[in-house]
Amino acid sequence: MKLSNKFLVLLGLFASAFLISCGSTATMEKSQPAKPAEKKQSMGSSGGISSRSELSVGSIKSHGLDKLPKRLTEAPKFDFTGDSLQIELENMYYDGFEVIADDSASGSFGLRLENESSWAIAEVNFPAGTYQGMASVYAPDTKKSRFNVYINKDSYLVYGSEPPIGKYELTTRSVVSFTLDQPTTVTLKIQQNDVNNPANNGQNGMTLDYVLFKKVN
Ligand SMILES: [Ca+2]
Repeated sequence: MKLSNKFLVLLGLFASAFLISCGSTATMEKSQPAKPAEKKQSMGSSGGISSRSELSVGSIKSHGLDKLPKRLTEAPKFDFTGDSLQIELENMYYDGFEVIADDSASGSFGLRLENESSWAIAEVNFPAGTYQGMASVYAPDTKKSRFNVYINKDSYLVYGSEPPIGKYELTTRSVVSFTLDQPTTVTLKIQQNDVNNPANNGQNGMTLDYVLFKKVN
């Protein structure tokens, strides 16, 4: 074979290799499926967002992290004025709760108690008077569920109907009653257990929607 023929053969081999390379690259690109958008339905016990199993697909789509109140980094302050004050759990400073998106919850969200160290805190300025506090709660279907509400250092065991009624209800069976002799800034804290009275410990699993205070005297 002459030198010029060898050169042409080599050139042909290079051209073939180049075309095969291009073809295989295109095939690889075609074979890679587009990645589906990631769903952010659960991001852990202290920052996740979930939905109740009975919530329709449309309802799930209508909820999103963009609608969730911004996660606070310190206890918010509320002033009790008029006859009542309602504080949404999702507007408190919290940790260790699962955020529940639910059309039947006030504000479209509640917080589900996940573990012994879960807590939610707010500061509330109360005028002097006698008050009653209740929570709107949604207990699991099959087990007793309780938790503790602290008004400063005083703890109150709070629970709904037993067995649970399968929807949000006010805890009228376990009203938190307290009297303040003078205007007082109270630390409202929600947690599973009573640290000073293990007999009054609560359980995990209840979803808390809001706390409602009423002035009764
Ligand atoms: Ca709520």
